[in-house]
Amino acid sequence: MRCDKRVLSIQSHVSYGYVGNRAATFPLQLLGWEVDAVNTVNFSNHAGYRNFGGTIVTPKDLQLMLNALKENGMMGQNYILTGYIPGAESLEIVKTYIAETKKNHQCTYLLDPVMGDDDRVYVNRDVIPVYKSMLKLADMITPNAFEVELLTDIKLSKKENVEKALHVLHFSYGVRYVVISSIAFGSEGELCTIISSTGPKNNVFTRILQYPMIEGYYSGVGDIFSALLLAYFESARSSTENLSGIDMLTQATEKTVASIQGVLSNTREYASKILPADIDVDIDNDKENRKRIIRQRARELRLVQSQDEIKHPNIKHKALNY
Ligand code: PXL
Repeated sequence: MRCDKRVLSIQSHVSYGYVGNRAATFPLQLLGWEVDAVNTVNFSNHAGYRNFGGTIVTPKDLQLMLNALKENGMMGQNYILTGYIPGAESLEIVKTYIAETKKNHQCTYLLDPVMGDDDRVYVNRDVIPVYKSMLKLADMITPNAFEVELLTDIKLSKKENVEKALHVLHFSYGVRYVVISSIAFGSEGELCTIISSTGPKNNVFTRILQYPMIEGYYSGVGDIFSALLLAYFESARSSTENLSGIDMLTQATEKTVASIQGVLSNTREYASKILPADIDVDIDNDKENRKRIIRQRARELRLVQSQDEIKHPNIKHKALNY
C-alpha cells in the first residue's frame, strides 16, 4: 500500500548542525512524514565553517543506492525532494532516477536548485545546465533570487524582471509551482520578499509576501523552507477546503514563513544567551578562530526546540496579489 506522506529526500548530511537532510528530516517527521533520506555528502558540519571534514558521495555510490532502492521496490514515494547535490555527474543520475519514477507512478517533485546565494555559487558550476534540463521534470521549485538568475539568465533587480523570469520558468520550462524564497529589492532592503506563482496550465497567478528582514545569515533555512513548503502544500492539497492551485501554494508559503520565523526567533534568542557566555569550545587557543567557531555554532538552527512553531505555525504575514 502506498503511504500518502512519504518523501524521497536527496540532500546532504552533516554530523553537527542542521543543513540538507539534517534540516529537512526532523520537521517532516514531526509533521507525520516518512522520510527516505539519500545523502549526497557526508560532512562533519556545513561548509560555511572554515573547517569541515568528510566526503562527497561518489556518483557510483549514489547510483548503487538508487539502484538498490529500485530493485527492492522502495521507489513508491509520492513526493521527491532534492537539494544540495554538488556535482553534475551525480545530478544526472538523480535526474534519470526521477524521470523513471515519474513514468512509473504519480509523484510530485519539488526541486530546490541549491547553487548559491548573494551572488556566490557554492557548488560546481557544471550543475547549472543540468538543473535547467531538470526543470521540465519538476512540479514545484524553490530557488532563491540568485538561483532564479542562474536558471533564467535574467537579473531580478526590478519588478518587471521578476515577471519575465516567472514567465520563462512557467512557459519555457513548464514548471507549475514556483516559489522564489527570498528577494531583496534594492530600495526595499529592509523587507524580504517571497513570490509564489502558479502556471502554466491555467493563467499565471502570482502572490507576494513581505516581512521584515531578519538580520544575519543562518545556514539551512533554504532547506527547511523547501521541506516545510512540501509538507504544508500537501496538507492544503489534501484538505477538504477544495482550494485552487494558487491558494494551496499561498497557504503553504504563509505557514512556511511563519514556522521559519519561529525557528529563527528561537535561534536568535539562544545565540544572544550563549555568545556572551563563550560556550565550551574545546579547541586550540587561537582566539580569533575560537570566536568565529562560537559565532557559527550559535547560528545553528534550533529545530529540536522549535517543535511547536513547526506544528502550529502562527501566520503573521499574509500574501497579496502581485
Ligand atoms: O544549506 C545549504 C547547504 C547544504 N549542504 C551543505 C552546505 C550547505 C550550505 O552551506 O554546506 C553541506
